[in-house]
Amino acid sequence: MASARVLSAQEMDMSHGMQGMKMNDKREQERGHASPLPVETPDVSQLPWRMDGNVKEFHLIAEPVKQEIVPGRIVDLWGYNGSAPGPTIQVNQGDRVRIIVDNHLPEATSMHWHGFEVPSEMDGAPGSSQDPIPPGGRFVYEFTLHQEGTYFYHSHMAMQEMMGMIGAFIMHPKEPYKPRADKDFAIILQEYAILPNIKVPNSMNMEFNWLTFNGKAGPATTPLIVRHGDRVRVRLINLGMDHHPIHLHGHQFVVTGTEGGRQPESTWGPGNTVLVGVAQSRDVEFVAKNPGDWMLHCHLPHHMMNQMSSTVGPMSRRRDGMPAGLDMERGMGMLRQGSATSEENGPSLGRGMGVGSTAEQRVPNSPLKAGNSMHHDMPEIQGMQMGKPEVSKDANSVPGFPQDAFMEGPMMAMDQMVDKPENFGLRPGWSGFMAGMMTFVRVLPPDKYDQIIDLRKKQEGNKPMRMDMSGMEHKHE
Ligand SMILES: [Cu+2]
Repeated sequence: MASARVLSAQEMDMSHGMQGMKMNDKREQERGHASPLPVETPDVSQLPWRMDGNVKEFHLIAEPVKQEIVPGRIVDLWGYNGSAPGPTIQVNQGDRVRIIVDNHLPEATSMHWHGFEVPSEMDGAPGSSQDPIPPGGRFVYEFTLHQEGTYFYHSHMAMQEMMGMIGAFIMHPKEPYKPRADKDFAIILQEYAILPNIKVPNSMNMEFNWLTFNGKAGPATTPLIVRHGDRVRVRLINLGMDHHPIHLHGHQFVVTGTEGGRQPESTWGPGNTVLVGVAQSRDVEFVAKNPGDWMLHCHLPHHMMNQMSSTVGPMSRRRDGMPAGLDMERGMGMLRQGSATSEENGPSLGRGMGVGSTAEQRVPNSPLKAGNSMHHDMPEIQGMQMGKPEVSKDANSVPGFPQDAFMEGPMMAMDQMVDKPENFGLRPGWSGFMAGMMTFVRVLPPDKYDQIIDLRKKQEGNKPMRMDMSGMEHKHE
């Protein structure tokens, strides 16, 4: 669109838009500073703004995006400004905010400001509070924000939500929360059903095989780096079809906020798992008193896996192949005959290939043997560490082995492929056991913390700009 307002390189520069909210590595400075502690959203960029008088102006473009959820798995999602989830918006309580939304999708959309107490005509409810934004169209939202907390924006077209269309919207309080946090992170929880050899999510399918934190599945998620003794806040935002019990190892935390803002301290009780329901946000806080690399993950077993599909499993290993697709009812787990593991159901159960798929295509898989090598000609797995599956000699005769979707941890390791400063110093082979909604909170002694921050700065120095600007034109209006 020629008329679309675009951000100049200068406006893109975080040091302008984020003035006063710059990252600070020294804890004393963070504590002493009057301006809010910026929220880090690992793997997701920050949306810059420009001031127009006293109005903070942001620009969001709804568009198809290519999102690399793990190395080699680039999928077609819909998001904002080149990513799904879209970039993070950070404002201060009391700000007057304008958000220009351009629709570069092939269909109408509408932007909802989830939980915002704004005038009805700014709510983004298509059909009732406004006309949907047509393809190629624009809608300008403007409101004053009197709230504080962890909010988010999302398309109000249900199936577009399932294509990735959400972003974090942090409202910093006028008075800093007490006790003050040293580190503040936000993570958006999403899920997709992307079947093998397809790059587009099936937004109707209920069997999700890719579960993401900020658009990445483990081990591609970027760990949260904190110093031993830091007070840490993690803001979790969920928009999908499932509720996610998010569990932290090695620490107890308290829930200090919801999608409605800060909770009174009298409500804070200890826990280590917080259920983040659909359309909810939860802030948790803890003192990182226990050094180590601690997992932070959804505890639903199926959400701790990647690429679940019917190409692995006990039936396919023992027979010459099983139907890959079933009709919708059986695909969703509604049995008509036989048990879940019977000939006619088998490993396809619960893995409908979508409307119109058939049960004709059989998917064979070779029997599991120790030392079985994988195909090295697949670009997706180049660079993977090829280990031997650690199984006993009689494994195939043990009832229950292998489980459907057996993970083959050591064979799946890809430490080098996901190498980044934040992963520096993790145990070799760690990546074979990280999948789905999973990351680390790395509680580090000061010297190791500084080492990783230095590595990150060096890496950023090699890139002209960290923000993903695909989909944005580089020119002045
Ligand atoms: Cu989950």
